[in-house]
Amino acid sequence: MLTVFSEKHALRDAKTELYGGELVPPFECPVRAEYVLEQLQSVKLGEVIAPQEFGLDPISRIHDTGFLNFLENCWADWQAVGYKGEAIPTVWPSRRMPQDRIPNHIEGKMGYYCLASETSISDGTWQAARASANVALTAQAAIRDGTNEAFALCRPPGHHAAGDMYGGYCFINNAAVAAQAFIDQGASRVAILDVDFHHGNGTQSIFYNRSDVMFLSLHGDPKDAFPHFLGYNDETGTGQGEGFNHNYPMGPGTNFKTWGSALDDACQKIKAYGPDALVISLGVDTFEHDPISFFKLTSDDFTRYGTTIGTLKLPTLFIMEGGYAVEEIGVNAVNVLQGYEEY
Ligand code: SP5
Ligand code: ZN
Repeated sequence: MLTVFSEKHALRDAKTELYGGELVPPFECPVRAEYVLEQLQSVKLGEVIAPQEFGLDPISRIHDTGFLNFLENCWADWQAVGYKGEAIPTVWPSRRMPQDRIPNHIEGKMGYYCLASETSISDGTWQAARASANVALTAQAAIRDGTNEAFALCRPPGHHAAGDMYGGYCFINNAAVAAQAFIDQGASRVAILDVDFHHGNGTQSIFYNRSDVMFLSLHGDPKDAFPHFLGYNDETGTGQGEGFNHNYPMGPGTNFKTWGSALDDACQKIKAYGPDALVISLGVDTFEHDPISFFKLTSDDFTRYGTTIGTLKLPTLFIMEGGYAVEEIGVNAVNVLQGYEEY
């Protein structure tokens, strides 16, 4: 399988994550990508290429221009105020406040554009997020040009990023940008299957009123898991998009028997939908030893479900999302890709 990878991922190297009231080293850290790269090279999965530059146009199809300008300038604006730490918001447009005012001060701007404050912004964040989107778009272009499957080794991840909000370690929604690229190049229907432990709230919200992109997500029940406020199973889409959004929230301790049944159901829906391409938001934080998640998948389970995805026989773009048991993320992610190829 072709892999696209950018060394610029390492520019995303925040020092702090707000976790349990402390500032800790971020779970989403540069060695994650290195472990995945090492593992796919050690099993000789296939060629690894660097991304091309696509510019902002395909990103702007998904993200608000004010939001992109904010991301680009956030770190400089934060420093200009004289703050010493990494950029973290402290105030939000909450209930009974207007949702549409964008403050001038960076502290207010951050609250406007942020959905979860664990994610600090610092030097290099924007550059790495841009490179990550280019990785996704390069893999997408390979599929457009006739490659059946490709792996975008994206970092930072993307599925929590909405049209105008960052958070959950995500800035640009790589899966959404890639799905939109398929549509803009003439695809009639694209399915996005999100197997990261966390609900892909950003991707859901981006396509919620559309029928040309189906979104399906298997994840920790938001009653108990981040992002807590989206991902319930009564969220089925709106307007034209009614019936094209499918959530499979599952509780603490969920093992492969339960998770695999949800995947089978999602695959049936994908088959019935008949998409021209399939995008997989591939997070491996469903692993039994993941430090921030509560599913119980084993490394072998990742191989099994890769094969299930392969049985759909669709042009398939895998996009790296989460996974924080860093020493095992290479094996688990590459097991999915090898399982897919086994079919
Ligand atoms: C891409 C991705 O996987 N993003 C995940 C972001 C999760 N950030 C918030 C984590 C809060 C964890 N609380 C878990 C408590 C476990 N003891
Ligand atoms: Zn996740």
